[in-house]
Amino acid sequence: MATPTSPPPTETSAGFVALIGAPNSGKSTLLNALVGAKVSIASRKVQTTRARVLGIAIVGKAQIIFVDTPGIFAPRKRLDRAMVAAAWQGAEDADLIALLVDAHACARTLDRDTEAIVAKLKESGRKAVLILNKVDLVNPPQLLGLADRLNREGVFTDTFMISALTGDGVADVRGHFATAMPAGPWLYPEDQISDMPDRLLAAELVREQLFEQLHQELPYALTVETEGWEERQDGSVKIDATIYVQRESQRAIVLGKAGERIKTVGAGARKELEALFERRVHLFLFVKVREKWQDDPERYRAMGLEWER
Ligand SMILES: Nc1nc2c(ncn2[C@@H]2O[C@H](COP(=O)(O)OP(=O)(O)OP(=O)(O)O)[C@@H](O)[C@H]2O)c(=O)[nH]1
Ligand SMILES: [Mg+2]
Repeated sequence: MATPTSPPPTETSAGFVALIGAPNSGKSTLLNALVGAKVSIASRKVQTTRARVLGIAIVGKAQIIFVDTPGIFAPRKRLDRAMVAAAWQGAEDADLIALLVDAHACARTLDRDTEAIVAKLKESGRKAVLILNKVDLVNPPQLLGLADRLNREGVFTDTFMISALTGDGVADVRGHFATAMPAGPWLYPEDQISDMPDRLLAAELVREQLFEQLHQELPYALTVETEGWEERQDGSVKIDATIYVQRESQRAIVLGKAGERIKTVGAGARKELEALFERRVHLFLFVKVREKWQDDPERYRAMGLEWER
């Protein structure tokens, strides 16, 4: 998987930084800003990220491998448990942990999920970097109050205040991690920005559109898999992706009246895919009912998740 690359090992450094936090705190948006490309999908809805996603950035002689994780919350269902387990696993394996807090949502009181994460870090004795995100939405006094409140926990080594959306403060965060990487050879080739296979990335970009375009609970009832990938002679690629839903009624909603919904989902995803792969993409979407996909280990593997009993 990891191939050391050319620069002399004495000068280079490389390591893993896990981005953890409550659902919707902006972890995936920050990962994309740090890497400078969309490698992890983001949406207004909570629990968008389902598995661990790597985004790789190079700053001078340092290679920083950022690990985007699913939001950490009190899990109920099996899929939830697998997601939260993946998030803590990501933190455990990393050289450094960054806790992202939605400063807007937490301006008055900390949410329970963030509180529980801080408690668990404290208990485990692990230190973290605190990143207060969404500063574009809060006023300075509230922000300082929140920073004070969190720093009293004795868990954080540094505090950053940023907007992952506008990019404000992101370069400082990147620079900080660059100086903190342990010495050693780079772990990925210089031009690699993610460890996600193109087929999975394609499925994720379709899922992102579904998260943005469908209401309420429906995005949580579906999963997307790339089933066909065909290189064309003219340099374009034909991608077949299947959207699995749990019921016939959900299939009807995903398709929309006269297929309107699936058409706009496909158009949105195709635009993102063409930007990412820098080539023409022919995207074909299928919707299938598979009532029990959330109890099917194979679907979890396809997402990059461990099967949780
Ligand atoms: N205003 C504002 N919105 C932000 C900022 N960062 C992220 N967002 C928005 O917050 C929402 C959630 O962002 P995500 O990056 O998907 O959050 P996440 O922490 O990865 O969420 P999960 O994967 O569900 O745990 C999206 O609508 C983002 O556009 C920010 O700095 N300012
Ligand atoms: Mg996310």
